Amino acid sequence: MIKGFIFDLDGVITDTAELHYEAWKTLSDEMGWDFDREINDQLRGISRMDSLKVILEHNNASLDDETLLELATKKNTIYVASLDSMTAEDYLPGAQELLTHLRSEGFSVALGSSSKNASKVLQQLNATGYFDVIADGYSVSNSKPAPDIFLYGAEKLNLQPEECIVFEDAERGIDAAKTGGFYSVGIGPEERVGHANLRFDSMEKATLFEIKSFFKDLF
Ligand code: B16
Ligand code: MG
Repeated sequence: MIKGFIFDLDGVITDTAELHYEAWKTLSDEMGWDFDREINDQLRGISRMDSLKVILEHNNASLDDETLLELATKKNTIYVASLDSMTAEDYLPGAQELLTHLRSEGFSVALGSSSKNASKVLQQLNATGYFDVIADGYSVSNSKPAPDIFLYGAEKLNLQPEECIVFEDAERGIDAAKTGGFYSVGIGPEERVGHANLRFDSMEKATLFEIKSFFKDLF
């Protein structure tokens, strides 16, 4: 039986991909690196340091660990400053409605985000109260596609993976959910999250009614 839900943050609750894009673009321009939206899309759900490594690989560049850390920190400073303008108006359409509905029906809800800035994003959105557990970039060391972040969230909710549905917008996020033994809902196009149990083009379509209708034997 489904007792809990675990939500990815960026791309599911709110769209920070654009803010991440702008911050990486600023850094890349400064460094003379090639960086575009296609590469940005590959960074969905992966950690800050892994993201930097993807960008470097694309540019056939390599740097020592100290410089890597310095540049990742620089990108983060730009990104965090851009979060100041985020408000409770910045939920993805449908996300707040679903969270409210889950609360009213008494489901357990966790956040399962790779971001080390998840708490700040939730505060900006005024969304902290929708979550019983916050699993973020500080909770585990192996980032998605490892299932660790979702396993951590489920454990803190006192639930088994098969009692939880994971919401994800990233290909690697769905991989992580499947590896961990969770049911999954993909938000986005078929080519990115078509391997989820259930897929919606956007959060607007992801109502509790639709979810219960699809996973009917589990409710
Ligand atoms: P930070 P999610 C992920 O969040 C983003 O999708 C990914 O683009 C980002 O690199 C990662 O968080 C780390 O974020 O630099 O804030 O720690 O989708 O897992 O909620
Ligand atoms: Mg995401």
